[in-house]
Amino acid sequence: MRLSRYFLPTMKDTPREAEIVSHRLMLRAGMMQQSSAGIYSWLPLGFNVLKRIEQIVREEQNAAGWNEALMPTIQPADLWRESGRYDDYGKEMLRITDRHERDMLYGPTNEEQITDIFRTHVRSYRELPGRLYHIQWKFRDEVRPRFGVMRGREFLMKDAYSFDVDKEAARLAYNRQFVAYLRTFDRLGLKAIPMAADSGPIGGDMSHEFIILADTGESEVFCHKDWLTTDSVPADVDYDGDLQPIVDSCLARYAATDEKHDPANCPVAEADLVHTRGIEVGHIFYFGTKYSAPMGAKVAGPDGKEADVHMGSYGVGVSRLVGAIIEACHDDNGIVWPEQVAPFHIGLVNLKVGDAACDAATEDLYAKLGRAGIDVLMDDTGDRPGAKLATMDLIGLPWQIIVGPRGIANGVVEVKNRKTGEREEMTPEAALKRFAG
Ligand code: 5CA
Repeated sequence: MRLSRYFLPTMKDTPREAEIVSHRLMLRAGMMQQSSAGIYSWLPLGFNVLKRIEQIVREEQNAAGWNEALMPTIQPADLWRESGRYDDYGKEMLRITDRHERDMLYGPTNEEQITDIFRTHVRSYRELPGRLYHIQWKFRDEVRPRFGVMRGREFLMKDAYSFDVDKEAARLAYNRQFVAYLRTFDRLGLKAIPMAADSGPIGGDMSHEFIILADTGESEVFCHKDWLTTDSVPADVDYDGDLQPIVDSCLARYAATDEKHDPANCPVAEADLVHTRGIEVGHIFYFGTKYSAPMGAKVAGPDGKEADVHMGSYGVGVSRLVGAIIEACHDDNGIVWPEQVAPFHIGLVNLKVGDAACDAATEDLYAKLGRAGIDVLMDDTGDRPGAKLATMDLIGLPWQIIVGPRGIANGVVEVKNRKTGEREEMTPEAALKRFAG
């Protein structure tokens, strides 16, 4: 992509309304723009990152055995009257009336909608387990939308659902999602810690939040210091195998949110306990028959007797993750994207557009890197060199290749690692070989 043709409205000044670093950097890097409180337009750079995160979440859901579907954003109120949540959900739910005076709502979550799909089509235990997910915009009329996309009113969520014949089978689905979450956050370059949690308006008696540690997080959390140095789950985890040991080894290591932490009964010695703040990036629930019973989602068992199915739901805050990753990955100069989610792999900077040698070297590298399938953002604008370098640092691409008149006169370009700040001079051919093999 040529920067001269890319819509990237960066800002030099720090926007005053932004209280935390990820919100400031998303605005300054031209990733998004507020439409109204807690509702944002995603501009090309932000949308690019959002899609990459979404894709990693999707791949891990598929690997764990879930089928992707897409449910609507607008749901009929009658479904929520069946579960009893239409009245319970309160002011967070955006209620709408259509032209025929029918009550509708903008979905804050989809337990009712998915239960309706399931009860329409599934009759027998033989058709279980049921495992569906979607990645869709949600609306919650939060009292205090804040911190940009971290607590929005409109936000993108991955929500998965499971239907099983009994609690034991539902536990297997829960474990699959538990492990899929460990894998997903690993791949995103985050250390997310599963913590026992309250289930709130979703309900149920078993629930874990996945929390990344960050000083700016909304939740106060406590965990054993071993959590700071644990290994990740291998990529080739066998979802059909026994996942209980992986789950058990996580749960054996203490971690709890403020609501669940009881200092008097904490099993961890004071010296080993980390007390900090965190951002909830995922939340999983087992809630048994809370929705299936009132909504009549039953299957016939082997003995022909009908029983309510056991359900769970599993959410990831996809749009929240954009902010959460920035909270975890930035420095004084701007964002430092982990390679897996970076909007472009390389920022190719022509420091002196109009200089024949610089132009030729930059265009040549751009064409060849592009042919090798590498995502490159080439700064071909007439901005000052200092401004160009500051913009590249701000938007945080993992690598920069800097082409300047002095270097080119000596046959070299500069390759800079955004994260470490290390710079290396090399010929354009060597730079090409480094990235395109
Ligand atoms: N139905 C269940 C699981 S599918 C559910 O809705 N769970 S939730 O309420 O915990 O939301 C799931 C995830 O969405 C949260 O872990 C959080 O990462 C994200 N999320 C929730 N509210 C917001 C919000 N206002 N802004 C951005 N992300 C949010």
